[in-house]
Amino acid sequence: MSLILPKRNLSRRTLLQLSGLSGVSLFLGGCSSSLFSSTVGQISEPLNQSMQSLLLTQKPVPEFPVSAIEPDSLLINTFDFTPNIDPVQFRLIIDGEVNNPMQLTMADIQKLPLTSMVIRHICVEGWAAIVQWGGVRLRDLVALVQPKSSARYVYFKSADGYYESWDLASAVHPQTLMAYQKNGQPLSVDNGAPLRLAAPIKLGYKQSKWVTQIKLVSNLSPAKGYWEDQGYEWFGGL
Ligand SMILES: Nc1nc2c(c(=O)[nH]1)N[C@H]1C(S)=C(S)[C@@H](COP(=O)(O)O)O[C@H]1N2
Ligand SMILES: [Mo]
Repeated sequence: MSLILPKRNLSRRTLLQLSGLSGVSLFLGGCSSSLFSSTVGQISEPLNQSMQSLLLTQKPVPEFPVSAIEPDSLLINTFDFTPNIDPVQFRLIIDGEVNNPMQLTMADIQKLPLTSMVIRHICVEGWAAIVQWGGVRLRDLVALVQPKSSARYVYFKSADGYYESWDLASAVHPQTLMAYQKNGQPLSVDNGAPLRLAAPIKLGYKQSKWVTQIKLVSNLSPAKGYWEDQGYEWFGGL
């Protein structure tokens, strides 16, 4: 399959669209009123209806205070090798069943609202850790690419060959982040830099590190996830 993607930068217009969609106001310096009024039409372009109702029904999981962080408890769990990604060259591809496929740089991603949360990471191998993650809400990225109503699942492809699939509802949960910080510091390479999944609603193996592509799809393929294809449960909910 050949991928032909427009090289888009996150424009001011796109940021305005996002701020309209997520209800977050962004400060945009030097924004003339004529530019602003010309973007208002874009802001009102809605997400598809099933996505909108999904976003409304989601309840956050209670979080922990910063004092509960267990800095030494998060073990490195990597099935094969640790890919070393140049954060400047890095592009996150978001494509599939979307109207606006995108390739985002880390600078683009870091312009979006930063969310921080302290949650428990649970690995089925018998360990857990309370961790603070900082990053962008996946729902904000999904809103930017304008999902088609046919989108029902999300695939995450990683630079080490790991792959995962999630249901769309879990992907757009308010605490599902594409994280680039851990415990208040930039994410380390071992923990998945430059960008990894982090969410309090799924087991550790669902939380892909070194994510390079997010693909919205209408159906799951036989390959559902690295561990799932060896017998682990697919939903992996907590
Ligand atoms: N790309 C990739 N992501 C991955 C893994 C992996 O091997 N490769 N391991 C998973 C498992 S089983 C767990 S428990 C967590 C561990 O994250 P950590 O190494 O940052 O503690 O990453 C998950 N994400
Ligand atoms: Mo794990």
